[in-house]
Amino acid sequence: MTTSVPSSHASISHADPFGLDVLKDPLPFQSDLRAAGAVVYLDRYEVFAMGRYTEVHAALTDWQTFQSAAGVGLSNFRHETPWRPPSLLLEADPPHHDAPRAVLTKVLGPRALAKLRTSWLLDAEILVDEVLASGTEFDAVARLAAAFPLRVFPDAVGIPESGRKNLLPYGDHVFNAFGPVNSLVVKGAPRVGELSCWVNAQCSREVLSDDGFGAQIWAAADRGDITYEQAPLMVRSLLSAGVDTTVNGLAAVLYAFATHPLQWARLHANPIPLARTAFDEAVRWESPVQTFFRTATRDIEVGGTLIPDGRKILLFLGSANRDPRRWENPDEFDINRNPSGHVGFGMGIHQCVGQHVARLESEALLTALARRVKSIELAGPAHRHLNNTLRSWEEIPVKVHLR
Ligand code: OVM
Repeated sequence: MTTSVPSSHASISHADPFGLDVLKDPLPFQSDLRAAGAVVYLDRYEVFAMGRYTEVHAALTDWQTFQSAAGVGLSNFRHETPWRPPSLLLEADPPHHDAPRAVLTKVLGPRALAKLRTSWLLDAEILVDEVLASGTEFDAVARLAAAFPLRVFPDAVGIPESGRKNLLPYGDHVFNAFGPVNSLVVKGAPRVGELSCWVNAQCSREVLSDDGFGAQIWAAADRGDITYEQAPLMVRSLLSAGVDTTVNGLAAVLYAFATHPLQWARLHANPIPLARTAFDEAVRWESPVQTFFRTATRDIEVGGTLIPDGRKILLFLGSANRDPRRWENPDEFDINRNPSGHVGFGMGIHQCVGQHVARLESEALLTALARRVKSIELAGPAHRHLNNTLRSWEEIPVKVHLR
């Protein structure tokens, strides 16, 4: 493939943000990226990149110029991910985006969550009691960060019990597939047929319970708010974007507390309202979703660099959330700061439609833990799970002291 050299003064980087060494520790790369300029050309992938808060925020907000409908991964997904027709939410823009978005906003909104709140708070208490009954040293990823969403979310969507172990590997592959076809994608490829077949089967009306998020999506089709063809793809969005994201968000906040004892002491003393701020601060600090691509719909100049019409731009949410131009001591996890304005959930019309679900899961788990746990520390080295898009954990061994 040939590329015209990008016009006017783009800094050029030969680095590979999807290289395994960078994925393992992306902070040095991100710091170089921010230093190199507002817009940097990544010649390895022939795409532009932004890592500073102001420009990332502006690009996320300007969907007319930085479209999602051409795909939010590196590739033209129509060619490289035939197993996954485009999402009606993530990979669409107005006007097509509007009706599906409005339906999910309602299905996952505050009134729907108010109904789940009491039972999720209780579920978190039960889970924490179970974990602590089996000992005070355990893997915080498997036992809490993954266990809690898997306990409450699939039931809330309304899918059957069988096959739920497919949810995490499916999401892992979806988020890998936004990046290049590197070793992570190659490793996931053999199971993609089986996993997407199972996920697609969970989206049909007959297999869904009649009171969950899934049923409410189908009811929106009955009302004519969306079409019957759209309904299963919207259920697929919940199953794609609702599990790995929250698992890694919870892992992020648990790792943050296990490594910041003073912050846990603050939470422990004042769990309401600090549990909610703590989660958003962890989403800022760790940015479970690190990157998304957009595509320029016209020639656009950003910070003195011309991005030509049709080119892909890689937006580094994680880097924007650690930009010292925007955040004081950005690398500090501090639950007393105001993290609002972080772009860890995105920004603008595509901003995470499930963020209230994620916040409720976190509030339930953190308040249940804070009630019983006086302090939490690492009991051994924590291990990353590498993913092209997610900042993920394989294992976080912790030791807790009960009050
Ligand atoms: C979707 C989808 C899939 C992955 C991520 C996401 C973070 C959305 O299918 O709509 O948003």
